[in-house]
Amino acid sequence: MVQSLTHKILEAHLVNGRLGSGEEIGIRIDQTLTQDATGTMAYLQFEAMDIPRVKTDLSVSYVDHNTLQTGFENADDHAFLQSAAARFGVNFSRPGNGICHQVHLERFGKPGKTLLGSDSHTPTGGGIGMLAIGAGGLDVAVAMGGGAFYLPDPKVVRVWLEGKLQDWVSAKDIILELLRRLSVKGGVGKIIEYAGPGVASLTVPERATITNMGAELGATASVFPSDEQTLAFLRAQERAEDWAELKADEDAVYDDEVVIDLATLVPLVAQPHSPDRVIAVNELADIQVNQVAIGSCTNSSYSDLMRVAAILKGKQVHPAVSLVIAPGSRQVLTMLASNGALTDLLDAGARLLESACGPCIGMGQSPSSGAVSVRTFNRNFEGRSGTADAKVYLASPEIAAASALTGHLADPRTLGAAPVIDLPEYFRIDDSMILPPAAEDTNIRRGPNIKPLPLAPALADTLELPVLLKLENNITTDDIMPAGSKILPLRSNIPAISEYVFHKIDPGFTAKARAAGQGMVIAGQNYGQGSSREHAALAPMYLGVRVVLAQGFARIHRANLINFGILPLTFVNEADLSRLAEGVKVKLTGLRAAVLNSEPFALFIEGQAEPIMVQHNLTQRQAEILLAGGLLNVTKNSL
Ligand code: MIC
Ligand code: SF4
Repeated sequence: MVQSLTHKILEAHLVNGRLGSGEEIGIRIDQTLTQDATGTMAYLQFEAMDIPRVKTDLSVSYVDHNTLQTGFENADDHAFLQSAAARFGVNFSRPGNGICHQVHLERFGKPGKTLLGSDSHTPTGGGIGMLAIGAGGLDVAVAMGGGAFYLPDPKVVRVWLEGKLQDWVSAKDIILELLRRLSVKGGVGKIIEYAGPGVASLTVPERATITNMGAELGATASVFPSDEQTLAFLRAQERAEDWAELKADEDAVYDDEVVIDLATLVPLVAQPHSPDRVIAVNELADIQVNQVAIGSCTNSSYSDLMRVAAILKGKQVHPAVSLVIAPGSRQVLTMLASNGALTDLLDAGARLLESACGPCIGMGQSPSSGAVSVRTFNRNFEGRSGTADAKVYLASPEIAAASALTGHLADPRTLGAAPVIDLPEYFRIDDSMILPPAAEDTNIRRGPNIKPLPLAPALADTLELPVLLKLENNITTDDIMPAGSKILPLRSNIPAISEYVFHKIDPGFTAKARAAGQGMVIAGQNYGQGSSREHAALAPMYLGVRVVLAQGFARIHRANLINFGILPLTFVNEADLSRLAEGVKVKLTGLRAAVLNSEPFALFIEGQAEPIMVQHNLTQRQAEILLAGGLLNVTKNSL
């Protein structure tokens, strides 16, 4: 049977369900990755499962998110993660070694393998032909223990690339063009597969920029074929033996298709405050820029930074602009240092940051009040930079460099001849900051900020709940559970971090939820887009949120709600959202039976005669998780 590349990889890993059935499937996971902001929970959960060592081919624990260490909390988390990695058989990438997705691509990614990561940008691995998926930490913990990963049978969309990019147009513009066409919910429930004659001209780091930001489309994963470009990259990483050729069958059938002629693309930007507010940079009026930030898992590869260095060489950053650069990995940074490009960047006035997520997750470098910041990152949600009224534009490294020089949001095509940067023949290989797991048992180090995991109660048969909050479309997990330098250090302390649930939207939310004891949240479309942070489910659960009723959910967040015992419901008739307001009381009865049944059921609103019809679309597996009050309870009960 002819197959898409996606189906080939899924088929080879299928342990449950049937492809094309439209129902839930379970797949075997070859590799996992965690990062520190979600990893502490993942390893606490793995520990609670009482499995001595991971059962994957490879698991890596990265420290890249919280490296500011403004107090003891981050450093304690690092010590916990290092000792847990040694204990459970996980490789540990030390702080300073780089951003998880960049390092994983360089040193571990393998075409045709599955990768599950506790970070929503795990699909970056699709750039090297992996089926790489982001998930909550608990799902990753289960996969580390050898359990299957369950996902809704995805629709497969082919993006057919034709032609070749023009000078000054880059991989970032390809994914911004897709965001312009499909929006931040256009990829929900889908895997995006790239094909066509345009693919061959894109290097692995360029492909990784595209698959990385597939997360912003809401896609489950994005995947490129594994071809000569993949081999060239792996050879340059001294890993040619990891290569295998992979592509779709000629006549494979897809659920949908998008065609992009690369030659017609122009430099694009995403305007505040959503990655899909895309426009050609030369269509914008003159916009003064205060900050330019280059880095993040989207655009911090060796080639990206070499292009920036070539553009800045011998010139000076505009006096009104603060330019900060965070190279994606120690490999990138040391190569820039040894070939002199780092000096070009510093001579031009760039400020050098550690190889880590940094400003992308609000860990430092918050812009000034009302500032315009141009970033090569993937998310520009309101307030994520740490400055509530800053305006963040997402753009390619070329636009970022041009803007740093001119002081306004600039079209790089005004700069003259474009720099030509080829993939290096060899990357600099030094894995000394990746610690292999210890052979023998080690003690786990646990600082005082590392608190035990809270568990949800089993699902009650009758729930009477006040509506604690009514929200709009596209609410992000940054809205639900903000990050940044003040809150991120509390990721291993649920009681403390729950003080900040919905903080930016409703600073009184936590007090309101506590006073009510339990409650419900209602929302529009695509609720929970963005990060994989399970804290956006775990902390509301801790505060007594039992149900979220929305017009639609983002995939990872919905799975996290179920894993932590919060019932995700949708409207049978979406317009019924208008019948609910903050403060009203609702009642659900016969809930335990309703959850096991796939029929719609009634939600009664105090003071209204007609109930609202709601539905859950849970699989049997998910229904059982909810009845037990979450996946950890199920796992515990089964031990
Ligand atoms: C993000 O980009 O929002 C993060 C921080 O990497 C998150 C993970 C987290 O919240 O820890 C993600 O994308 O999943
Ligand atoms: Fe880190 Fe930003 Fe990438 Fe998230 S999106 S992994 S915070 S660099």
